[in-house]
Amino acid sequence: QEYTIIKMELVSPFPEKFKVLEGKKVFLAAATLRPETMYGQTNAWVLPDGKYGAFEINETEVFVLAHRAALNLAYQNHSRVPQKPTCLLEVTGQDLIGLQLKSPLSFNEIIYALPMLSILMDKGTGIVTSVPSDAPDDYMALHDLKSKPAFRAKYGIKDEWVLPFEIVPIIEVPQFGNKCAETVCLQMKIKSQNEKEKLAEAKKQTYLKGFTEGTMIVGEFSGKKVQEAKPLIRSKLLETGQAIVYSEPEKRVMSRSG
Ligand code: ZZB
Repeated sequence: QEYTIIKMELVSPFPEKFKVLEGKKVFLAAATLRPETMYGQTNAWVLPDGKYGAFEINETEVFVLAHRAALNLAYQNHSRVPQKPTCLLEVTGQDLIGLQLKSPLSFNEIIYALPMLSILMDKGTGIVTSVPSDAPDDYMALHDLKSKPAFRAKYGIKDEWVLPFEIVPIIEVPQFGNKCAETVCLQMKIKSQNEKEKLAEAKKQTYLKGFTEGTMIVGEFSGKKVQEAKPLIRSKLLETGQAIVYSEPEKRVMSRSG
């Protein structure tokens, strides 16, 4: 699987726990398959119990992500020491909640790291960027945070990290409108981020519709089909150093040869 890693920059001054990183450029490294949706980011997602590290990518840049992903990146020539991840700081997802971020292309200038309970630490980087207009999981997780004050309290989340963030329409899909994920979640009567099977189905539908029939309604490639815009936006992000390529080695079940 080939992902694009979006570099979500941690805004300085860093909070107490991250002071050792001051002076470096620090990014939450979010793995995405939908770089064309970056205009609609409203937050980043982390797993509260997940183990993350701050790893040196080169002399000046540091990525926060899962250890396994840092190792993969080291093998893909993204580590200060060749082939070897070097960790400056170990943190949990809970430590990341509330971090202020600036993310490429996002219409929201500042967004926050928030908890999502369905994040898989053995996929991508363990950091996900949230686009509730076009990703059903993101739509439901943000909906949960907005509608349940007790949920916010449990994770020490301030209202202003969540409540001001509205869904940003970025792609028009025939019959589904410009908030595709919301439309599909309402149609399927999905109640929360915990309805994993329904959400998997919603994601499948949204991917298909968005990719094959969607048209960009914002940004440099507004008016173009998603299929055309996607590689153009991806190239732009890569060329400007706002993103890098990340290949995830095939996950294999045990084979006879071992
Ligand atoms: C932004 C985005 C916008 C995404 C969208 C999707 C959609 P797949 O097909 O299963 O590989 N993701 C990445 N890493 C993780 C993780 N560790 N745990 C949970 N979710 C993760 O899915 C890849 C997508 O799943 C990625 O692309 C990321 O969310 C999320 F409008 O990034 B995406 C219809 C989906 N729309």
